[in-house]
Amino acid sequence: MGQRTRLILLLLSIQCLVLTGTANDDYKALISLMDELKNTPPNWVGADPCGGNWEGIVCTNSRVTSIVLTSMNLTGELSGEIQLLSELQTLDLSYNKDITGQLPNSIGNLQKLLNLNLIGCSFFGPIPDAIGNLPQLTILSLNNNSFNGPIPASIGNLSNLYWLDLAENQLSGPIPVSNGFKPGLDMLVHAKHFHLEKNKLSGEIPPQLFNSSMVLIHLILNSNDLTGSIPDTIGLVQTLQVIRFDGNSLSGPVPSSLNSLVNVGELYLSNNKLTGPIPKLNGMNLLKYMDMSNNDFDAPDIPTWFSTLQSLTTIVMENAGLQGPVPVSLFSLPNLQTVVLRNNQLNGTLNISIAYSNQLQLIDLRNNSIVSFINTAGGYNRDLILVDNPVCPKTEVTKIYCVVPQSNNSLYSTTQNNCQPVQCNLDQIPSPNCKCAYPYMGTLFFRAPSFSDLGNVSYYKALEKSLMEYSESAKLPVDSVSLSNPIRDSSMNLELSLEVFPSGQDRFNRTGISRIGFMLSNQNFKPPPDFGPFYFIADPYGHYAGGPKESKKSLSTGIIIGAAAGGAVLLLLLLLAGTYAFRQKRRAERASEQLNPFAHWDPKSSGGIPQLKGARSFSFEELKKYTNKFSEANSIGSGGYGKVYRGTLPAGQLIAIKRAQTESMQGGLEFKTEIELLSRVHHKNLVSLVGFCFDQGEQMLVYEYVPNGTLKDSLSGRSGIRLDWMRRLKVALGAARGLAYLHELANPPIIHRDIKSTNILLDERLNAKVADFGLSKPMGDGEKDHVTTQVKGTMGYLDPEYYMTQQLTEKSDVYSFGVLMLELITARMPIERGKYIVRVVRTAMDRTKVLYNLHEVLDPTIDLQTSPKSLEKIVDLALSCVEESGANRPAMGVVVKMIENIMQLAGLNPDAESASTSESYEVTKENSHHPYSNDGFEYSGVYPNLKIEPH
Ligand SMILES: *[C@@H]1O[C@H](CO)[C@@H](O)[C@H](O)[C@H]1NC(C)=O
Ligand SMILES: *[C@@H]1O[C@H](CO)[C@@H](O)[C@H](O)[C@H]1NC(C)=O
Ligand SMILES: *[C@@H]1O[C@H](CO)[C@@H](O)[C@H](O)[C@H]1NC(C)=O
Ligand SMILES: *[C@@H]1O[C@H](CO)[C@@H](O)[C@H](O)[C@H]1NC(C)=O
Ligand SMILES: CC(=O)N[C@H]1CO[C@H](CO)[C@@H](O)[C@@H]1O
Repeated sequence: MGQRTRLILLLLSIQCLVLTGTANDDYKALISLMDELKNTPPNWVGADPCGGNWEGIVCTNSRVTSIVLTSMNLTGELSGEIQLLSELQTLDLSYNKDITGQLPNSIGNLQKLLNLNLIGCSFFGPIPDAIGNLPQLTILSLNNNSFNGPIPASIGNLSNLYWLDLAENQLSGPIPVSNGFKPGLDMLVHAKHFHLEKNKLSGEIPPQLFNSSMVLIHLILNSNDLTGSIPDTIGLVQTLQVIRFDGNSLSGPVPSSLNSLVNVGELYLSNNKLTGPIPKLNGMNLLKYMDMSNNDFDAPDIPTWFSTLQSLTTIVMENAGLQGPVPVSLFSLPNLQTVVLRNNQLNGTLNISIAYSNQLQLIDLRNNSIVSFINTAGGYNRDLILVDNPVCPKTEVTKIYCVVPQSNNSLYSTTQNNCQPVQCNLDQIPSPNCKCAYPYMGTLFFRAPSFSDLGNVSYYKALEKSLMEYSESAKLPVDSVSLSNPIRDSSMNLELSLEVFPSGQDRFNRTGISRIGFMLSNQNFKPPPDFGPFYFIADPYGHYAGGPKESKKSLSTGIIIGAAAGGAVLLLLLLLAGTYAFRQKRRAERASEQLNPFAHWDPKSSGGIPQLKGARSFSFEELKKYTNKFSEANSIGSGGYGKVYRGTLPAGQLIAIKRAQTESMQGGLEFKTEIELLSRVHHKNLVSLVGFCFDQGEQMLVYEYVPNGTLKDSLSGRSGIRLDWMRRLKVALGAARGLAYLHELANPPIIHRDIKSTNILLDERLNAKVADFGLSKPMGDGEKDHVTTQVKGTMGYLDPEYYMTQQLTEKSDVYSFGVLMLELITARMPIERGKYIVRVVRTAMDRTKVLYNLHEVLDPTIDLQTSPKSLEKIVDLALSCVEESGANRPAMGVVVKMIENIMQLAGLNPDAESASTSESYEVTKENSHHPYSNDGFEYSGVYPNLKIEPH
């Protein structure tokens, strides 16, 4: 080969690489991102994300290096094709609460990623192990989503991590630590922040978690299910400044090594089961905020070392068994703002006449044994509460300290600067500079502020100032900021509403919002030190300015136009490029065939490769391993279709595997249709599909494991969980919401066809999850209001109209749901000893009497003293659901609204979370008074589980 030819070939191949190479991958990735997410910026048009002005995208050398789309109202799922963005350093999709689905595994291929912020979205499912493959990652913020499963141990491999925030998810299992075989969080020796609060983490805080190489400053573990004692190795992490262990079940004495942590400013040990003496903390010279309430300390006197900690602003020790007098010296700590010592046995005389901090604004000594009170005239005059002490006899109302003051929430709100007040129209708001505008709004959450005096304006002024200074230095288009409504919420976070006003215009464009969102999500902004660690949750912003009108141009047209202009040479190159691309594509297809269980399907009989969202494929061998060879011990149920097994994934996540027996196996096409359908349906009240197995002649569906069994088991008393009236309402609401989602939000809509108490599962917080879509029927496009189908369903729940006409509509589910509600009220089976529950209730009922005269048929274990009206309303609703004619039954969306109303009228919050079962459910093993158990039958045998199958 001559030099010349070689050179030409080389040039050609370089050209090919440019045309088919990685910049195109960026484009492809963004296109598939757009395919899966609604509401991407309207100016994402044209073929070059780096050439034009694609909002939210930053490029370096024609490669996409940053995607920041905070508060864009993005809706849908994150495409796994994101992996093609091989130069990506920043991915921030925070504050898009309608991004749902699982975080794709392929995220682990973004080798250059530095910042991954997905705060306040609705991701669920496990955090993929592959997250540990991101060697550069420094900031990982996945807080305020619905991730579940364990914290992946692989996070320990992120040796550059600085900020780890997994708070406010459903993560469970232990805190992973390394053990020679697997990594763990103890390896994160560059991390300064572990924010893991408000999950369901359990087990002990591992002693191995702490070592002297660490530089951790914020350790936030509150509101989990952690047990065991606080390891004394915590003393090794001398850098610690904030420790929050509150709201767990930690026990045993507090290790003395804690006292060596001289940098700690905020310490929360409250709401645990700690024992032993009150820990001595006289070494913590910088301690400002201390809460040790609600433990089992044996603590006779108020410790004297309090008085040596000159920085203390806040002492909270409610219900800590304190006895004896309140020392006078306590109140003279120079920075003291708040002393809360409620519910102890403090006695003697309270004396604050000698010296007290001029910052002191609340002394709460409610419910102690204090007999007298000394103050000097003109002395302390801020809040003092001595209610429920002998010094305040019950009849005493004249002494101000014998009355609980009105809520001491501060009413702070940023005032307007010296400007002419303006009247704004519609939904605009005047800025502190008196300009009408649409501000970017949200809530700042401070996890451990050093102060407790929420009325002290100087803190907020300092915060406003630092926000403005940051905006100016970062050249953000910000006119002014406004803060308001400071409160301490139930988890002791300080919440502050934030409004950021635009400069120049009356509204932000997307670039402006994403830059401000990023400054808050990525922790670029640092608040004044008194505020401690924070996070921000934005409200949706609905007032975007700018952006050209939508006009989609595809990549290929872009290139073809270019090619035509460039002439024949370019065409030739294109041809070559095409061949190259085709080969690459084949190679990729071949690679994916090996992973694709449907690879050997005959596409003619089975359709194309299934389009699955989030669900993964398991091999038979894998599932065999996870279920211990489908052992009997792991069998948790059975039915006409086959058996259900419990299994455990290697990462610890529990799964339920539905294994079809040979006779009930579907054709490949039906199976494919079913898993495609299931994988698209995501709602917290629906059991979600984890994956499937189509291997070695098996058909299995792998679901999330729902720990508290079926509603039937609870109603029958078999599961030992007692469902009080409130919980029943919650179950009804959850099931209704799940169904309403299937009917009204799923696309195409889905009719369940088999709603019954065995298909309603209860999770650890007794939230209802609708299961078993085996008979579900998606509505096709041509079938807007009904589908004609062979009758399937379960006797007792079956809609008579459907049975008669064979026309299935959503209203058939409504009928079954009505029966289910009657079951919740009566704890009777739909057909029991020949009697049909619908008729029994209709016959017994008398609307003129209390409880509609239904005492005889009600489940006697329901205690209705607080709200009998709610039962009557539920009966009305149930009967409207079982109306003869579908047209007269309410739609599921209406049913949801009505149950919500009924709950609110009964003083219940429809969205309140119950505590987890492990904490507080009354578990009754005794079930003698239960209608279900009266006959002493084995429930599963007698229950009419009959399915009417086509003849
Ligand atoms: C962690 O990193 C080590 C060394 O790079 C590697 O061998 C191991 O597979 C990684 N572990 C996980 C769980 O990612
Ligand atoms: C206060 O309580 C302590 C411990 O119960 C007791 O020893 C002491 O006598 C009480 N003092 C007064 C003044 O009642
Ligand atoms: C967005 O707004 C900023 C200033 O408010 C302006 O500089 C920028 O050009 C705008 N971007 C677009 C794409 O309109
Ligand atoms: C968000 O997008 C949905 C459509 O996807 C739209 O109905 C809704 O009004 C949008 N919300 C805001 C605040 O723009
Ligand atoms: C999934 C989740 O935790 N969402 C919460 C995020 O934060 C907002 C504001 O605090 C809550 O309302 C959401 O429930």
